[in-house]
Amino acid sequence: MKTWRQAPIPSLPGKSGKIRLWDSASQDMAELPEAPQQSLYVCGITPYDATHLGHAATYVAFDLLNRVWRDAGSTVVYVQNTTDVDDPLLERADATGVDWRTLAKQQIELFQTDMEALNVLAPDHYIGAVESIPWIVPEVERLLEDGLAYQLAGAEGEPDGDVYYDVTEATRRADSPEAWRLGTVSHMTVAEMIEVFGERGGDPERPGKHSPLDPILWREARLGEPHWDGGNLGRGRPGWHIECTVIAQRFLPAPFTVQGGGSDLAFPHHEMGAGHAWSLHHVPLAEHFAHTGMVGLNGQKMSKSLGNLVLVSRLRAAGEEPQAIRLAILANHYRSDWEWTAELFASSKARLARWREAVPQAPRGSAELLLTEIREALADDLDAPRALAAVDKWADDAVAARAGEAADGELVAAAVDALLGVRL
Ligand code: 5CA
Ligand code: ZN
Repeated sequence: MKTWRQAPIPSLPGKSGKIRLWDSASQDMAELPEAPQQSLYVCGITPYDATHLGHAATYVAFDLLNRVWRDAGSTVVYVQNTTDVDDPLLERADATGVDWRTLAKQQIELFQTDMEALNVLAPDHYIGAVESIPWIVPEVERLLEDGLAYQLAGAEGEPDGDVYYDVTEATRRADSPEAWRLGTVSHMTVAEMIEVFGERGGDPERPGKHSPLDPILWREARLGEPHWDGGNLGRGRPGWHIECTVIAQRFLPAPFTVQGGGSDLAFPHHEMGAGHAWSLHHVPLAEHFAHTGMVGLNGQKMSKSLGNLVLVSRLRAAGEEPQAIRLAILANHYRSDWEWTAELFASSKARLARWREAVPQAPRGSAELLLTEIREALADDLDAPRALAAVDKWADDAVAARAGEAADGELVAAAVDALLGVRL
């Protein structure tokens, strides 16, 4: 699938040092090894509604990692999926009378335009669930053959043959410290898992499953639902977690460096994806798992299902500048939960104006220290608020100095663009 266009990244003198990143699987700060190549998979959107500030914040957060890695001299292979067939998409298409393919296509296009406007670097591979079905089918067949998945007999009008992953059997077979077992990624108790499983795409109540937490790998064709050739599995469509596992393992090294997404994906999505990866190839899915906090509006998580959305495209249509939206996101640490407010956006617009006022007055010799401060802040678990505070301080000093010359303006603008992705 095509990806979006990305603006060139300005080159800077020197480079970023060692990067520390909070790993939610090891529950510890990880020192990412300096390596010529890094690999990143960030879970993409389910394209049934437009990009909201929560999605944008998640992609901007991992964009910082992508930028700091490049600044440290690494190349980065970046993969993102789009779940272009799944229950919520089909339900929304049904409810609005739009063909699900048309809906997905429109929303993917809108998402990509938003990402381009927000100066998010494009993935090298942007892969849809539908196009990955031929790669998924043999992997599900293998899990069945290996006894790590089972088929259910249909009841109450359900067809026979839905395939489920057996989390208990997979956990029973864990034979080394690095082998996946239920809880490896999310560290939740089983009771906590059961509580959220149903809210996040799982079906804990489905009768006949070995464990309520077993996730679906292959859903047999139902009347009125799209379906594809599933080889020995019969016609149907893939489950959600196997989609990301297969895409990641196809396009990235095993394990790849960082699996990213919002904190709502730690369980079940990344938990199960890590399980599938271990069961299939006896490797961890990723070396590290990183999760962004949830963006809220009026006290609740911003979500398509709740409908309490601030859409990036709507802000843009109202004439708001994407750079100011990006700054509002960066004013919050990526791991904290935060609220979108009118005050936050107003202060971000003022900050952008202040920085722009300061650039043409940048005193000679002021950029080098600022560049170091931005690099150090971002290398320390992507501490964007600290980087923004350093630029604020620099801007105040520059304006106060009344140097009347833009000696270092170009370098400051390049640093803010290359590392924070904000164009001044
Ligand atoms: N297609 C799947 C991932 S494979 C999915 O979760 N799609 S999504 O459209 O629901 O979300 C896309 C990304 O945005 C995910 O990484 C999700 O964790 C993140 N996200 C969703 N809502 C929020 C929010 N309110 N705040 C921060 N991130 C969010
Ligand atoms: Zn995913």
